[in-house]
Amino acid sequence: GPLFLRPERHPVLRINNLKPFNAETPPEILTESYITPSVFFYKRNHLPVPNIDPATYKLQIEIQAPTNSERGGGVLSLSLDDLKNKFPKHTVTATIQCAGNRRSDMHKAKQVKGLNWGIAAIGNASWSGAKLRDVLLAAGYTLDDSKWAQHVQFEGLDQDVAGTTYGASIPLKKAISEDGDCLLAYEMNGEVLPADHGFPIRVVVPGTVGARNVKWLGKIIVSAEESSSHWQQNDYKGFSPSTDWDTVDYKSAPAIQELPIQSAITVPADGAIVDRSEEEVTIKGYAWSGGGREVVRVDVSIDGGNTWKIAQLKCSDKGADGETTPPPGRAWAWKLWELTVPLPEDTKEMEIVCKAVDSSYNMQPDTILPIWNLRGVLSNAWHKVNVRIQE
Ligand code: MTE
Ligand code: MO
Repeated sequence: GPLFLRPERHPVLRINNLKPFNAETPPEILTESYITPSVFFYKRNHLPVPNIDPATYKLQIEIQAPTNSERGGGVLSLSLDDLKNKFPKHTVTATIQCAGNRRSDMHKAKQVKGLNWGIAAIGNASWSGAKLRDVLLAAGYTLDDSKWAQHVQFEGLDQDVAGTTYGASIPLKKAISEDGDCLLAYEMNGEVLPADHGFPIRVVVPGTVGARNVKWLGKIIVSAEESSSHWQQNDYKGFSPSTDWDTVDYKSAPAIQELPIQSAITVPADGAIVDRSEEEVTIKGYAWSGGGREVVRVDVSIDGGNTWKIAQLKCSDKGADGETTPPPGRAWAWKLWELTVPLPEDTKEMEIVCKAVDSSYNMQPDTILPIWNLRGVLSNAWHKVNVRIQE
């Protein structure tokens, strides 16, 4: 068959780049359902979508002990059937967000380099598969290995013309922890993982930046080192507003893992017009924080941030394997929120603002310039939309 696939894509997706395919959800669709339907889920591909035959697919797991250690290497190779049949199946509802979500807001404040994502490079899905922890243990990882093992690296089967594959890594602690809930997922929203989202296997690393949730997974390496891939070393890092392309030193900053608190307004859209006769307006949005920190509150203002009301958190999230509420520190899924307010009588302009608070009382910064960075990542300032009231 062909080396690459061009899966059918829903026509309402907002395309950011055609080759490779990058697109996001129309914002109002994000808050229509707690689970983002796979066809609407944002698609972020650095390379062409590889055509993988599930019948011959093999996942390699390698325990790469340092050469000076007593331990021999360990290698395990699993077929798709092995992953489905030899390990218990777990389901986790987790939000995945690209580090570049809301980059366009940062770009508006001052130019940055990267795909110009709006507010919808984020989605919430239920993922099912084998626990990464179970597979690492089956590959021979033991507590003794924690003396040298620091990172778990992932290699994708997607590659560029030179044969370089997509890669990333996460801390070993996150991968091996019972509470980390990392999955080798073969299902998304109860169906076979779609090609755009990593068929046949993607790693889901709840609470961690999209870039580490490697799709079309080919290899897992337990290592003393982080992934040496471009995307781990020379991209997906944050810098000071004063760092420019002449002074940037990628070695000086840690790779982004857990993401900061985020929220955005999906309805009404910026520039929308509301008729005075409607008397009230319903404001909707999403809120999420990385690292399993639960969103505990969303504040909404219709006067540019002078006064605030507390939004109603509409969708309480579910824990792993269908628990009704996630245990502390394991809130992997977003919350959708809503607020209905009377139209203000003394003005024709509303500046609607939202900001979220997580369980560590982390809050979003009010403005963008102090968090501006040359790659436009981690863009999480208060989200604002302007709405006009028509008399
Ligand atoms: N995995 C592979 N193999 N190749 C990729 O280009 N993109 C990453 C991550 N995993 C990527 C990948 C990035 S940057 C993000 S934000 C998420 O996948 C996007 O996942 P999605 O397309 O399922 O929304
Ligand atoms: Mo991303």
